[in-house]
Amino acid sequence: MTAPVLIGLLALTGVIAMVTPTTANAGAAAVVKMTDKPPMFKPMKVTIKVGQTVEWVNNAETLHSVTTDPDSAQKPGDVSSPPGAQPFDSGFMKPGMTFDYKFTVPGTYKYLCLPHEKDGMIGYVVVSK
Ligand SMILES: [Cu+2]
Repeated sequence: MTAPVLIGLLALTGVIAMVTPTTANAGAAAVVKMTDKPPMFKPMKVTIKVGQTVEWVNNAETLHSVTTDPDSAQKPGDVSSPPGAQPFDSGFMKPGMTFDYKFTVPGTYKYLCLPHEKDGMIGYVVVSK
């Protein structure tokens, strides 16, 4: 391989790396997309380590949200948090919005989307030590 070809390849690689879509926060350990059909979180379950951040991305066309707050849920059993963890709530996320949350208490979190709780839009975050 000649030097000019090699340099060309390196330059091309650099360009590809630059244009790779970066909807995700570089600091997030996992990204969950919110979709409209059916209303759901994708993936439904993510596993991270304590101290890491999950980012939710609403790339759908309607409002979605993320909450573990049993006072907001229609059925309190649709959400759960490990002992000692405070509930969190993204508020309503318009299309294009993102929400980041850093998990500092290990355990399993069951969360839901308030507008779509009745449609079963529920997800899980497992935070390992
Ligand atoms: Cu939703």
